[in-house]
Amino acid sequence: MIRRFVLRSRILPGVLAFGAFAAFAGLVAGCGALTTTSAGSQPQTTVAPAVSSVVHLKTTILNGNWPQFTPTDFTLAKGDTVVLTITSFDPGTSTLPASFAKVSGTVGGTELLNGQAISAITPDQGAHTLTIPALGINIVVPAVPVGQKSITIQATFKVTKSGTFAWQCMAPCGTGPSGWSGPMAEPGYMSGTLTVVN
Ligand SMILES: [Cu+2]
Repeated sequence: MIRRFVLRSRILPGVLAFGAFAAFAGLVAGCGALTTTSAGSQPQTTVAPAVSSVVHLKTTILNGNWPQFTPTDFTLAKGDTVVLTITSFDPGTSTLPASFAKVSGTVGGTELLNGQAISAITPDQGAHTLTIPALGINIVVPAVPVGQKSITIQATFKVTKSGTFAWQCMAPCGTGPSGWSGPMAEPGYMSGTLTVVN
């Protein structure tokens, strides 16, 4: 009797200790699972096709010797909703062809100009566009008004096909008699690519 009691009393603390460890491990595993779920919902994750991510892209139009979008090349995943912010410092006007003075291919057919939704600008107030012909996207950038340092455009669009899509500014903002030379003809200024991966 005494011997059995001693044996049991030796085993019991071990069982209790194991139980406590298992409960602790369960808690840790629970925390780990929660962390993984939260990381998986971040914009960089594009693995699950059912979940579309919101990707924030930014570019700036610098007003140097030549006007220049920087950067000009972007990569995103198919199905992403893109929120593109363009900050322009360029006060120079380049009259837009009428069809490119209208916003198209964005959510609601609008873009935000300094926070206000617009669907078109007056062609002679134009400065640049970010036009992706293959996706039917046209984002207009008016000239920075006198007395203002910069303007901010925000456009939201969804990309549903993969591939490499060229974009081009459609305002004749370059050099030469037609305005299509210089930065309009040199890659990395008024043109670039949108790479959409699967
Ligand atoms: Cu331009």
